[in-house]
Amino acid sequence: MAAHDHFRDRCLLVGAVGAGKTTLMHALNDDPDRARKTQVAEYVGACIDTPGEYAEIVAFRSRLVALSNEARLLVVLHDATRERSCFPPGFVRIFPCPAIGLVTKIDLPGADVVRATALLREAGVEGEIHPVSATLGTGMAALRQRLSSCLAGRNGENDNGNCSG
Ligand SMILES: Nc1nc2c(ncn2[C@@H]2O[C@H](COP(=O)(O)OP(=O)(O)O)[C@@H](O)[C@H]2O)c(=O)[nH]1
Ligand SMILES: [Mg+2]
Repeated sequence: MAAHDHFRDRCLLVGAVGAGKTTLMHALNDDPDRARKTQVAEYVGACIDTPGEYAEIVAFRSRLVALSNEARLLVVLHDATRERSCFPPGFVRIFPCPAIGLVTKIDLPGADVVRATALLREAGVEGEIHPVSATLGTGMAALRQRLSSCLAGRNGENDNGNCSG
């Protein structure tokens, strides 16, 4: 993805510790760097990567909301092997921007895309949901295309929460 300099022309990556946010961001930016534990919000290309604690710890969730003011799109990640969501039901609806969901690590044994999709819906993701593997590259071409068109559009959303474009 091309670097985006315009204010708000970014996506905010949100999800539990270990959901695969940093790995995904490196893959989207063709950066061979391996993910280390994310301690602070990091801006790379069109992404804002966040620490999983911002999603998991109630007292830190307001930080995600603050960061979302710099984003056009929320990207909510859930690890396909995880049986539980870190989000309370409807959590995603507190954000001012539209949300899409990513089911991550679909290459792993025990990955359950149907369960993960249901958990993302329960968390309030109304827009499209993409199954991906950042390590194998599965689904990544389609995702790049969707992110590019979502971030390029001036109106980040339409009525059902999908981004337009
Ligand atoms: N098998 C597999 N492992 C992944 C994938 N994405 C991330 N991981 C691994 O999951 C762990 C956590 O990833 P990381 O990107 O640090 O998660 P974050 O805490 O959400 O930033 C790391 O060991 C990654 O190598 C994937 O698509 N497939
Ligand atoms: Mg990280």
